[in-house]
Amino acid sequence: MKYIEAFSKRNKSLPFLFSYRRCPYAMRARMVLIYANIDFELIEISLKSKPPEMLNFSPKGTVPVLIIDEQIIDESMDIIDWVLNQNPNIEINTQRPQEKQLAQEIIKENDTSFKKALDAYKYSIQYPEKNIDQLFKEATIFLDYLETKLSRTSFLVNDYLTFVDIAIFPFVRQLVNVNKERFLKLNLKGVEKWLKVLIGSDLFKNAMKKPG
Ligand SMILES: N[C@@H](CCC(=O)N[C@@H](CS)C(=O)NCC(=O)O)C(=O)O
Repeated sequence: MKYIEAFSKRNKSLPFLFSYRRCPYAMRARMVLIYANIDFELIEISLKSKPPEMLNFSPKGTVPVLIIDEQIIDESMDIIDWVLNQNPNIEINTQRPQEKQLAQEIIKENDTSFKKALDAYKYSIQYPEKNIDQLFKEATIFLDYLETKLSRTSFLVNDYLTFVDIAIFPFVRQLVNVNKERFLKLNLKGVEKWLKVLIGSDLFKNAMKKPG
């Protein structure tokens, strides 16, 4: 992964990712690309002033957007699928059908109900009818679900890291960052340990490097 300042300066032979450093969807895409050793260039955008080149490729205006030759992939899970399809035997892929099904179930739950509950908790000021404890409780339904998985295996679908862990943990990390003490009071030892491993990983550190 190499940061470049402007789209026009890109190396046309390399895949190219429009990204936003703190976006959890962009984090999961960067991490999987890095894990797979795919050489790509990265342009950090401002969500308030999106580059017209990015909007030309993908008018919906969300990051991440990956450009490979003529192909435009503008959904984070599609980027991950593209990487897995290029490298079907990569260690972070799920192999058995039950694992694939579980992977889909966890990611769907994360990207729908949990994301909604997480945003409501993060932006609780916009929900004056609900108090913060209530909003937090709604978001923790998913954490309890993750804890049941992580009390059986060290990672979500098995005892080794898969793309599912990479896809999910940036969102859980966001929830914890709102108020760590409140999270620790839940005493979810499996989730705590899992997060610590992922946040401390070189993979995450590399994906979070700042431009320049
Ligand atoms: N379903 C999309 C969601 C991506 C998304 O919502 N990204 C946010 C940033 S975290 C975004 O670009 N929002 C547009 C904006 O804030 O203008 C994906 O998985 O790639």
